[in-house]
This record gives sequence, C-alpha cells and structure tokens, in this order.
Amino acid sequence: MLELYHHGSSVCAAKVRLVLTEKAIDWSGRYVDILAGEQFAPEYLVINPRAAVPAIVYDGAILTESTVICEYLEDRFAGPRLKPDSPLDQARMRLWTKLVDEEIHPATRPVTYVTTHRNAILARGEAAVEEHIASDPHPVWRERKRGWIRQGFDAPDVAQAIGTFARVLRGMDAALADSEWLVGDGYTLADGALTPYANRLEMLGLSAMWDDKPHFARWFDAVKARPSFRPALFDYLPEDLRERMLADGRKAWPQFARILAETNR
Ligand SMILES: N[C@@H](CCC(=O)N[C@@H](CS)C(=O)NCC(=O)O)C(=O)O
Repeated sequence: MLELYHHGSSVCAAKVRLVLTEKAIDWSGRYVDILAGEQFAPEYLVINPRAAVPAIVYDGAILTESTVICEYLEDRFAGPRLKPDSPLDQARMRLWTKLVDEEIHPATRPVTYVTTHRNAILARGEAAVEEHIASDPHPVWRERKRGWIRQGFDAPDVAQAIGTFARVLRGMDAALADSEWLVGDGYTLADGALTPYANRLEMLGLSAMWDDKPHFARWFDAVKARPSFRPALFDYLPEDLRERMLADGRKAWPQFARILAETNR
C-alpha cells in the first residue's frame, strides 16, 4: 500500500491527501510531527533529505515534492481524471501549480508564523525562544524565524508575503470570473493545489480578504462542498491547533488590514 509521510498542519501534505481522496487511492499514513522537529530525525532524512513533508513510498520508490507527487498519483492511478485533456490546458494547470510552489508556499510560512506560531513560541519563555530558533539547522531560516518571532508583522519579509496572497487572490478571482474551475469547467490539480492555501487563510480568520472577490468566494464554497475537503484538510489537524489558529488570526486581523491597505496603495 502507498505510504504517505505527512502532518496535519502541512499545506503541502494536505494537497497530496486531497488527490488521494479525490482518486480514492488506498494509503497508510506515517505521521511526522514537524512542530516537534521530527522532520530532522536521521531516519526521516533518508526519506527526504530536505527535512520536509510530504513524501510517499510506493512501488519501491520514494518521491518528494507535493506537486510532483500529485502529478505522479494522477498518472499512475485510475479514478477521476484531475488533469485537463488538451496540452494547452495542462500547461495552464501547471502555471497555477508553479505559482503555488514558487510564490504562495514561500509566503505561507511567514504569514502563519507571525499570526499564530509566534504566540505559542513566545509564551514558552525566553530560553525556549532561543532553543526553538537554534533547532533549525539552516542559518538563513534561523534568521528569518528570529525576525518573525522577535518583530512579528514588522519583520522585513512579512508585508511582501501578505502582498503575494492579495495578488494571487485577485488573479484567481479574475480567472474564475470566466470559468467554473481554475482551468476550464473541470476540477483539476490546479484547484487542489490552491485549496490548502485558501483554507489556511480561512483558518487564520482572514476570509475578509475575499469579501470583494465573489468569483473566488464561489470557487472556495464549491471546493469545500467536495467530499474530499473535510477528510483531507481536517481529519489530521489537531483540534486545539485549529482553534488556536482561528483565535490568533482574529486578533491579528487589524495588522493584516493595515498591511493590505499599504500594499494596495
Ligand atoms: N516544495 C515542498 C515544500 C515542503 C514543505 O515546505 N513542507 C513543510 C510543511 S508544508 C515542512 O515540512 N516544513 C518543515 C519545517 O517547517 O521545518 C513540497 O511542495 O513538498
């Protein structure tokens, strides 16, 4: 059976769980607690030397990178097709998944950190803050984390990350004005790739970001109505983490609104 290394709060792992659910593929889970640092365990680094989830093991092979995994699952397994038929539409689908990998995913970490993770880390006291920063083996990430924890929304890369989300939501709203799904009239890997990020914004209490984006709002309602949404997005997410994200997001909204107003100026 296919094995998925994953975690409940990981947007990339949720993307893979969505495809597994949409295509009704049997899988068994190996839970890697990335909030407790299990991604750095030597046994896991054999699976993914980049110390990140998701990863899958199937047919005697290890695969990493959620977008690559999703395309592999689509090509390898029967079930509903999640790729458009025409080469042009396949290219359009990949423009969305590339945007997720290159821009939206990198913007997600700062936004999530300053909105919620930061509060939990600061609450553990000064020694724990430094221990948390030092536990990341990569110097660049250590410095970025230091900024997010110490400076919160004023950290240098946070406004840009929020601006990225605002720009992508505008682009999605415009695309969805002309079609039911992101690429034409069928649900594809593009919709699946964007879903966990829309859900992250909603979980952080930021759904006011699409008050003025009716096409995006209609799309997100349709995504949430699919039978894949709840199991893929919520079944593995600890309830207390979900509640904490929402409560922290509500508190953070004025800071978001300030940055969004500055970004749109
Ligand atoms: N490009 C990779 C990104 C993987 C990634 O960043 N995974 C996150 C969770 S969404 C992770 O495991 N982070 C580990 C950490 O925070 O140290 C993919 O799409 O699979």
